[in-house]
Amino acid sequence: MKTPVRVTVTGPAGQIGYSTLFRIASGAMLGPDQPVELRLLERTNSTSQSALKGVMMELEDCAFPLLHGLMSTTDQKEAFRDTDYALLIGARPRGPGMERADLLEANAQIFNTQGRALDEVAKRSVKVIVVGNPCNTNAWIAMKSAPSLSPKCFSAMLRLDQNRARAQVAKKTGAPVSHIHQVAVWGNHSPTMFPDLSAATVDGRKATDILDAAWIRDEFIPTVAKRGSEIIKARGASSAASAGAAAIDHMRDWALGSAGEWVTMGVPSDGSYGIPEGLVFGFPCVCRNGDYDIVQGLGFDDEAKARIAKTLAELESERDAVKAFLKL
Ligand code: NAX
Repeated sequence: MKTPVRVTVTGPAGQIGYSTLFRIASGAMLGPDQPVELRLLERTNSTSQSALKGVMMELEDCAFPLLHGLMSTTDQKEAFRDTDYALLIGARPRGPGMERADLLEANAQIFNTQGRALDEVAKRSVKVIVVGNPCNTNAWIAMKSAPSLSPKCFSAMLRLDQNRARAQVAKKTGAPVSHIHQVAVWGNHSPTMFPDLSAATVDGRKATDILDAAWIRDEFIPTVAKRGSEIIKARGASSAASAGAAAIDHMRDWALGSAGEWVTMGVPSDGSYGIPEGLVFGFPCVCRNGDYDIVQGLGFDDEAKARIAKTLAELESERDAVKAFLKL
């Protein structure tokens, strides 16, 4: 049995926390031979603390053999001390009457202080996924707030968008998801994202030879981009189980490798495809040896270039809007 690793989860009393924690403790994220110590960071209010108490009781009651430690705290440094993996799920939701700028400011403060705490006390090799929205910009803030950690420690979750994209292709073609490869989602986790099938294959054939261009443009792209709001309409609550599953997929592949499979991650750009360096952008990546590489050498037609320019412009405007609120 390996030495236990430390996993910090923020927002553990929320609905994505509830769909993620039990899978981490069961070994679904880091493997069946990797014990974990969970450190849960929640807000101080009594409703969240009471819900968290119940979640922790249930975690105990599962008697997971891999769960070697369980604690909760409201102190960021205690939560992130020596942590190996951090899932930053908790964020400020948009309340009634709240303007976009207010939302960006509230989250800038959360991810600024969490980034500083990670910088001070986390393992130098920590892997961070930001799920809380706006996740790309929140990940950028945390990364900028942690200058002593490598920017490659930070990522944002676009895996749900990629999973949604593969699932739509599976549904349309009748092929199982496992026969669909090289699906990418570029840019921001927002309706401007660009789900891209230009390199995708279905049962070894080019997806663009099988699927009609009009279906891709008029149905596939808008369905993936608006899936989150459709789920809210149908369920009366936002995606939780699928978001938790995507967070597990993202961290598992990053830690254990993606076996050559393309996985979409929001990662700080290294300048690939002309995306300004440092901006946290959704790219197709391949993971190996606990690291990721952005897939290189892909080409874009004019429509794809316009879509990438649109999502890039949105991310740049979010970054410019939050800069003023940061203490770096
Ligand atoms: P919930 O409102 O159910 O839970 C959020 C939890 O976070 C609450 O328990 C809250 O007390 C806690 N929290 C808030 N601020 C905190 C802080 N500073 N420190 C510690 N805990 C804090 O939301 P849930 O449905 O779980 O969603 C969480 C976040 O994920 C939201 O920002 C949501 O928008 C985002 N999502 C991101 C997705 C993605 O693909 N990147 C998809 C799903 C989801 O929309």
